[in-house]
Amino acid sequence: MSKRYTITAALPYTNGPIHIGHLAGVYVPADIYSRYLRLTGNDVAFICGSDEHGVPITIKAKKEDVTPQDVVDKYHAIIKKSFEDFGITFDNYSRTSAKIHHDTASEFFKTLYDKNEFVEEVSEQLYDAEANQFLADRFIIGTCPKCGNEESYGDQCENCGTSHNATDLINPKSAITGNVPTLKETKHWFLPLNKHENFLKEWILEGHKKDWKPNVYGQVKSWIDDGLRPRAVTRDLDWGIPVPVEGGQGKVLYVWFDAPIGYISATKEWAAREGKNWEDYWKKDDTTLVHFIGKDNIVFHCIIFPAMLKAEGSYILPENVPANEFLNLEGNKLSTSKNWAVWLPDYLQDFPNQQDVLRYALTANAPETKDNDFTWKDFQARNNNELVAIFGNFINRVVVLTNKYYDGIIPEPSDLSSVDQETLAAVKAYPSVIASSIERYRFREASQELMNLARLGNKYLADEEPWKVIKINETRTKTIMYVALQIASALAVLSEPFLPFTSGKLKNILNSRDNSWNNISNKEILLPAEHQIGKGELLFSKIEDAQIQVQLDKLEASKKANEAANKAIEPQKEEITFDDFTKLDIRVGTILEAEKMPKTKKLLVLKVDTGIDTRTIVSGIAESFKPEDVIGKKVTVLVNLAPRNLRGVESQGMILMTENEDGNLVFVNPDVKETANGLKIS
Ligand code: B3M
Ligand code: ZN
Repeated sequence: MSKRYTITAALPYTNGPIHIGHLAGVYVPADIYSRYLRLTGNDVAFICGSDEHGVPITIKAKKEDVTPQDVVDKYHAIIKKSFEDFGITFDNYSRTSAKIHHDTASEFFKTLYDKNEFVEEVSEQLYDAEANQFLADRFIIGTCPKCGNEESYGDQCENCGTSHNATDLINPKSAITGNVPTLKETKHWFLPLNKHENFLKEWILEGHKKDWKPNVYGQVKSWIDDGLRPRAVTRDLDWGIPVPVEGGQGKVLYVWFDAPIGYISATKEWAAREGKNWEDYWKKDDTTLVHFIGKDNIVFHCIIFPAMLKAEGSYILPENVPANEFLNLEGNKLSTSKNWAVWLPDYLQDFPNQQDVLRYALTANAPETKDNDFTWKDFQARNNNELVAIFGNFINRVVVLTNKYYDGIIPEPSDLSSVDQETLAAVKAYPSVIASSIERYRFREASQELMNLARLGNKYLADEEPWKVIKINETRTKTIMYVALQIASALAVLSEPFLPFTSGKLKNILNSRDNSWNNISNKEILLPAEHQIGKGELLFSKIEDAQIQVQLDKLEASKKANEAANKAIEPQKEEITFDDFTKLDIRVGTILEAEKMPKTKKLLVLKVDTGIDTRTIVSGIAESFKPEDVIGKKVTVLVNLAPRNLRGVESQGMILMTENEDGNLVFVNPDVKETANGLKIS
């Protein structure tokens, strides 16, 4: 039965491009879900847009010395294109700087204001006198009162997910000047979440205990159990939607008040364009509303936004909020500032037309129940061992053989063997197996079932061996190919939510536009005899080790750059006199012998020709150099350092070292001839 759905995906902040973490956590699952619902005949509004207000945008603008509008214009275009490139089928991708959104959010605020749903309060807020501004949200950093994370933002701690008021932070510091803020009085409007506590308890804790994901339910329960407090929904900032009521001059709506309303304004914009009624999608009880988000957005979508919708009174509430956990990259947290990420535009440059590979790798390894790690090796294996070796290989064999034996015309089958019948029955069961996983938001499982269908096809061909049978039994070969073509046709439809580009190519090859998920189970056959299919086309290609190495090298370069940037610069040591300096006898020597000091990690025992003599020097460089690499090297030696005993060996001097820009140890290695008179110091 056809149902109406409003599916939302978190509005990305428009302060940078998006990366694989965004795709894996929110947009790919939301797209799989929406595509599936459309294929099964439902009425779907799949909604998203750019979140263009809020402090992250202002900070980026300050950094780049441009206006916030410049920042959002630039990244809105980049992000929108990435979504299109990766086949994310939003019915509308809007933006919160659009007039329709400003109007919708202002109106929403006014409605709550008129209904006395806010508490108006003058309170002391954190203020940076030097920057001459109040410090809200990401303008303030301090210690999270809940988990002790020292880099919590004013409105939310990204470590434990807690949402709090800026004044709750311990040791707050301005993110603009680094100053300790003072307190200054200002008026704000607060949403009294405490007033909605009973409703939230009943609706979520009692109503959704079974059907919401445990990670989501658990977070919500712990917040409600901790007790809910009023949350300010306005800010003393100048970038945002002006507070539309008396006394609101110079203030804007809190970004987390306006952003979720963005789902509503984007739906309005879409409905106007499509000649639909937006209210059907937000105010009718028989509409199912689902929010796809990452785990750091749970509090806003499960507590604050529902409280807003409830307070307004005419809206439906989400049926489910299937938030994902985080995706890590090669063992480390994805980070924009550390450039520890795979940016979507970069990916497409390195792997052109391979969107489905990334979609598949991210789905097969999605962080659905716990944080998960993306590794390039896994990506390569998913492509080479599954997409190429199973899915692609099966389709390729079917299409090549059909063209070779029958000029691409599907042959007439004769009697079906019991294996044929079982195989066709198994194919018919797949739509409901995959659907059941998707409907429970288990997209990993669903993607593996899809691959199992391709496996079934591969096994069928391997067992029936049409390439051998053709030599002895042409009739039987026709039946085998006919059955194999039905499997290929089912794959073309069922793969669409996961691998939309591949599905499109496959439908082209099979010359079949049948797009109905349910037909696979309901129709007697999918591709009739005498139907003409097209020529083959490679669906996937092998990814080589060298391509993976390029990606690993990029990450290594980011790591090095971060280490170099983070290295604390040691303060200058106590002053010495010129006379102190001239006491140093520094000469150029040559390393004659080198060996590792047994049972140590760091020490090399060197024999060095100093020009005066040959002596033993123990040097802590074994982690940077192999003994054989340093023999023959010219080095700078402090020769009049008092001898020291290191692990039983007397060290008679010191080799001078420095670090290069990559942070590696290198010799201070003057390209001069040894001199018995020491280095000339001038
Ligand atoms: N822009 C936060 C984020 O990008 C926020 C989501 C808004 S959804 C209404 O993580
Ligand atoms: Zn915390």
